[in-house]
Amino acid sequence: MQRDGDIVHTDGTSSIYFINAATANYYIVIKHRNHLGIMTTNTVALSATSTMVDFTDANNQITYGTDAQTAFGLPSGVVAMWTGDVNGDGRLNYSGALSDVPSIRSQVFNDPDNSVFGGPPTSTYVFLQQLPEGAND
Ligand SMILES: [Ca+2]
Repeated sequence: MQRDGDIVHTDGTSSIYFINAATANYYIVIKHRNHLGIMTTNTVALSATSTMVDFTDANNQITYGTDAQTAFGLPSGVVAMWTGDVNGDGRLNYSGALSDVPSIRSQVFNDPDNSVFGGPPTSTYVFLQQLPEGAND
């Protein structure tokens, strides 16, 4: 999954393809290390001809379930996968024993540019890097 949401083959540019997959109707499922998974509501006909599956159209959502995607922070008319599942348990928890917050907080607090750890004085904690967990993808 690229930063713009495109999903491509592992070479970084080619479309995804499935060797020896039969021409048939399939549910399309997307799972990513730090996002909640999504699946199409209906099957999609796949064959040797390329098929574009657009999960981003807020006005024509194809995702199974309610609130399976979010429009938070996105341009009007666009939805995306929920991010922040940094511990990979399939949930976005803000508090409790399974919270995703400690991992994110630890990365921000421990950034060497924060004044707490000798960086320049700042009024807030700032973290200007890609999180190892990729939560700011
Ligand atoms: Ca989680």
